[in-house]
Amino acid sequence: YKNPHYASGRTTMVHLFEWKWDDIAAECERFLGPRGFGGIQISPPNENLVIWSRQRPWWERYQPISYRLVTRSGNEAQFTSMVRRCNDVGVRIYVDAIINHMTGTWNENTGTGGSTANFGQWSYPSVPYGRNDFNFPHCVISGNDYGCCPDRVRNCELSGLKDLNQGTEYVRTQIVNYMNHLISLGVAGFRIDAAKHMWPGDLRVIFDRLNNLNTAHGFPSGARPYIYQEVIDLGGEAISRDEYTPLAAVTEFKYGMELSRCFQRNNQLRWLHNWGVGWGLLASNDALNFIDNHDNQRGHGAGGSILTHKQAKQYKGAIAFMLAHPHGWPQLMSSFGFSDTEAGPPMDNSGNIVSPSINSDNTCGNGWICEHRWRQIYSMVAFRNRVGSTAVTNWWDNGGNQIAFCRGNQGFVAFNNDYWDLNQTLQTCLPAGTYCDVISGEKSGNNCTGKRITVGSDGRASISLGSNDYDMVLAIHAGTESRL
Ligand code: AAO
Repeated sequence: YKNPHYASGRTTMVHLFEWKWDDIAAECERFLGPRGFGGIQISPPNENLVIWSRQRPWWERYQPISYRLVTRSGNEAQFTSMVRRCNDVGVRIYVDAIINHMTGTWNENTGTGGSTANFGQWSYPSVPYGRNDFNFPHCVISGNDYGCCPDRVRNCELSGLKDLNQGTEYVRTQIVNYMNHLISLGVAGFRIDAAKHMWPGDLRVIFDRLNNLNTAHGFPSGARPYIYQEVIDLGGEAISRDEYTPLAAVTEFKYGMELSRCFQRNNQLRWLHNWGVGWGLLASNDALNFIDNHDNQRGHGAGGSILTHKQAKQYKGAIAFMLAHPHGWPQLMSSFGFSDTEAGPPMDNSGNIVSPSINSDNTCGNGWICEHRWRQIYSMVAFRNRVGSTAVTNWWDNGGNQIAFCRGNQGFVAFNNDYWDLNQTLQTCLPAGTYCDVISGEKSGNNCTGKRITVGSDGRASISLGSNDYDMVLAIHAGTESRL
């Protein structure tokens, strides 16, 4: 369950938060496929409660009302077409699976596909689920429970969401049928929402009943779905991520928290020389890494001071470090703009999601941020694909916030997060030649639109990163996209 089954040479997925299926299919063909992205985490595809009383917040999609594939992102036909079109261009689809609970607490009772529910009676006729399928006695998780009481975290309700009992054969069967339906349509795996709130033993039974990936979508025979479980573990709680790594991969929330501290100048970059398990991170293959996610970029979940697109220079620095460093499997966030932390995606008066527009410089409009279309970010996806699984070599730092390192004679990257300029002749591991920095610009014909770096026959190169430069990163790599 720990292999994402990316197409050959691909390494990185992006969360296209709240995108419509038709728009994702187009994005696979026009951008993600050609640019070497490995996959996409999509928003939950199953029917959710419509919450007009809160102006259709983003979080209504975490309130399941049935397992029918009909949401604001599209219907089953559109979903099916999206998966086919993305797999055809080498981009995998990972589903955000909400299997811990069903909707709760709001006055509305109608779903995005017209199904109804009566949460007060634990009644969800479109599955169907009834009272016997939920944990009793009824209780709701409080903040203190995380420190003391694993049984309450797993058997009580998260935020008043009706808590399914995955210990029963009937509930397991409904969940497995839902996930196997998605596998039959060609998805490559799942994010398991709120995994901390389910018993590992129950999850193991569910995972082991999943079918192999669909060979008609290009997966090798016998391939198991990639599974990453959402377990927030920053330490000090009764439930640990280590209870879940024997099952499948786990979201590594320490990753973005620590790198955010570093790139916000609350910790020095030089300490990153042993980034990885030396920092208390999960083992590389167990870790789904990211800087921000859809929760903590807006103060939900493990909130705190996480870097987001709103602090663009620091954010691009942290993302570049994540993509340049070999630890774990990276995931990028792709957001819509917001000031209200509850607000849903750009929508019209009827609640229909408005598609992103695409500007001539590759960026998005209509309220979409599309971090994955920022040159400094997609160029580092290509960098990561190029350097593969090679180790970090030639580490250099100035004893503060200027660092540089190399990867496998293929790529070199430098960072300056100090208040003064970096001007150094540094040992790269690259073959002699002229390279275009892929952060300040790109190769264009026989020229660089940004910085041009000459690596001598001794492997050394003169590197400059001004403290006032637009970006704090410089990256060069072998390959036609970067070498003159
Ligand atoms: C909405 C309304 C609620 C209403 C509810 C029911 O907002 O007022 O009661 O509907 O009608 C999302 C939103 C929720 C929303 C929900 C359903 O975030 O606001 O509720 O949809 O519409 C916990 C879980 C984690 C979860 C996270 C949000 O463990 O699984 O809360 N994330 C996922 C999704 C998320 C979604 C759901 C789950 C539900 O990604 O989008 O909710 O499907 C500690 C624990 C964490 C815990 C947090 C929650 O974290 O460790 O496990 O996350 O508390 O507060 C420091 C600590 C850190 C701590 C944190 C907060 O950072 O280091 O450990 O403080 O105390």
